[in-house]
Parts: sequence; C-alpha cells; structure tokens
Amino acid sequence: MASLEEIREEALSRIRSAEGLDALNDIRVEVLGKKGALTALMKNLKDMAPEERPKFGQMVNEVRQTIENALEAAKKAGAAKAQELRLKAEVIDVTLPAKLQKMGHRHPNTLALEELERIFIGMGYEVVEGPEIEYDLYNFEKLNIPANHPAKDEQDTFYINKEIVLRTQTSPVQARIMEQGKLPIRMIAPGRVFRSDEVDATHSPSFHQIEGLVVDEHITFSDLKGTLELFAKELFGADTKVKFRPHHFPFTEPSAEMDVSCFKCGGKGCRFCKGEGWIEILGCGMVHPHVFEMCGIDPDRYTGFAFGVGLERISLLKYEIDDMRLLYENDDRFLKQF
Ligand code: 2NM
Repeated sequence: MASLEEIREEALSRIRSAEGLDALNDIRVEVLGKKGALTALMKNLKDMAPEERPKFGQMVNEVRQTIENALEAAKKAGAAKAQELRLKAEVIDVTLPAKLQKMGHRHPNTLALEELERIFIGMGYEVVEGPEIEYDLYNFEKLNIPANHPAKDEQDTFYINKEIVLRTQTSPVQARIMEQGKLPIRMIAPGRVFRSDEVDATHSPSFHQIEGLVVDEHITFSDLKGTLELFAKELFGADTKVKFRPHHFPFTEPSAEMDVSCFKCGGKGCRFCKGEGWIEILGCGMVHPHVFEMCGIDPDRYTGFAFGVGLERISLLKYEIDDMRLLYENDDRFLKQF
C-alpha cells in the first residue's frame, strides 16, 4: 500500500500536469473519493495502536487538505487561463470600418400609390381602407352586380363560402362609406384585390386597385372629366391629353374608359403605346342610381362619379417595367432601381 507521503507527492505531481477541469475531477475522485487512495489508507486506522490513531488521522487530514487546496488552486488557475484564451480569441478590432447597412426602399407599387394618394389628397379626398375578405352583399349586390352576373363566376372570384368572397375590387369600401350616410363624399379606396387569374406578364390573382368616389348634389360628368384630366396631368406631366371612350360597368351609367396620350412619344405612336399614341389608364362613370338606392342614398337628390385604377398598371407604365411578375419576386437587384 502506498504511503501517505507517496500519495501526497503523486497527487500533487498529477495536479501540476493536469489539463482541464475533467482531469482535476478524476484526480479528486481517485485520491479523495470513497474508493480513493487516501480513504483506503484511513481504513488502516483500526489496525493501529490506539495511541497512534489521532496522530495518523491528523496527518491524513493534513494531506487531504493539502491536496484539496492544490486542486482548488489548479481549478482557479485553469479557469483564468481559459478565460484569457477566450478573450484573446474573441478580440474585436473596434477600429475596423463598419459593414455598410443595406438600406431598403419603397416598392414601385408603394411609390405609385403614394403619388396617387398625394394627388387626390391635394384635391380634398380622404383615403379609406376596408376588409380584403368581404361579404358578397358589399362586393357585388350593393354595386348592382346581381346573382348570375358573369363577374360572380367561380372562375373569376375566390369564394370563402356562399356569402363571403375575397374582394374582387375595392368598391365595397365605397358602398360601406355611402351606407354610413355622411355626405358629401370625396374618397379614394386603395387596396389589395383578388381574382382567379393565371399568372402572366399582365395578370396576377392578387393585385391592387385604387377606386375613387365623389357624391354630392349637382355632381356631373364634367366634374368627372375635369378631375380625372387633372389627375392624369399630375401623374404623367402637364402636356398629357386625355380621351374618354364609352364602356360598360354595372355600377356606373354612363361608363367610360379613359386613355392618356402616350407620355413617351407624346401621341405620335411608338413601341411603348404599340403605335396607338394612347394608353388606357382607368375605368369610370356616373354612379348608377340603383347603387345609391341600395346604399341608402337618395338618387333624386344626389349624383356622383366613381373610377377605378389598377395600381400595378400605373407602376408598370410609370417605371417602364414590362412584366408584372417582377413586382412580386422581391429581387433586390430589381427593386433597387426605382
Ligand atoms: C371602376 C370603374 C367605374 C366604381 C364604382 C364605385 C361605387 F362604389 F361607387 F359604385 N366604386 N368604384 C368604379 C366605377 C370602378 O373600376 C374600373
């Protein structure tokens, strides 16, 4: 059996050369633990003469204390060393130049929307938003689009159930405002709309519209023309001419589509306007008396005009983008050009 002296010397030597916390723990267990060398030595106590026992016990305890102190000291030194190494490894050079922060910027749709809102707010219009998930009643019925109308076909409209649809236009927002009965009304309703279209260069099942509505006494088609002409000049430049072609919408009568003179060639005809000189920009008309009735407005006292613009159509034109899909890909090489 190893002597007390040998145990101490071996333990201290092992502690000196130990690397890491685990090695120190092993030494503690092997020397001081229940089955350790020092504990084994203590078992000799009972074979000794009674007068020698206290002296021996004291010596064993002194060695135990010495080894424990050495273990503790080695542990502290190891931790300090590890800390020092970590600090060295993690050193940060605060004098390095900073990485440039990538700045986001507005999407072409947002730019176009802000421009349109600016123009109409300047003419005293209010911007109103409404739900994208809408009752059939507001999306169709109150806008003079009755059951069996082709626009209500499941081929074109996303139905949640028989009564609820993803709105196909933002006019339900206007129906809701008319119903509140606060007149006169001068508002635009921008927002996302949904139609069951296949994706291609000019179609997407989810796109954006801005619809406008003016309701007051004595509003005429001249007000419509003057307002939308001013809008076109603000958006495409003071030289822009407009022309109205008869059209049909269920919620307006009469209805029209408005073209603007091509802002690329000034109307002579070019690739941009496909040789036409004119570019179709929006639909419009005088609010149908039946729409007024269904929204609780007296059609004998009030008249009004309304219009609808496709936001993507405006941003594609304004920023000369030839494929609508680019607007939805979020590729920053594309987006950062605007
Ligand atoms: C268009 C074209 C013509 C329109 C009508 C209404 C309402 F609610 F007053 F009936 N809001 N928007 C309208 C009229 C929309 O989009 C091409």
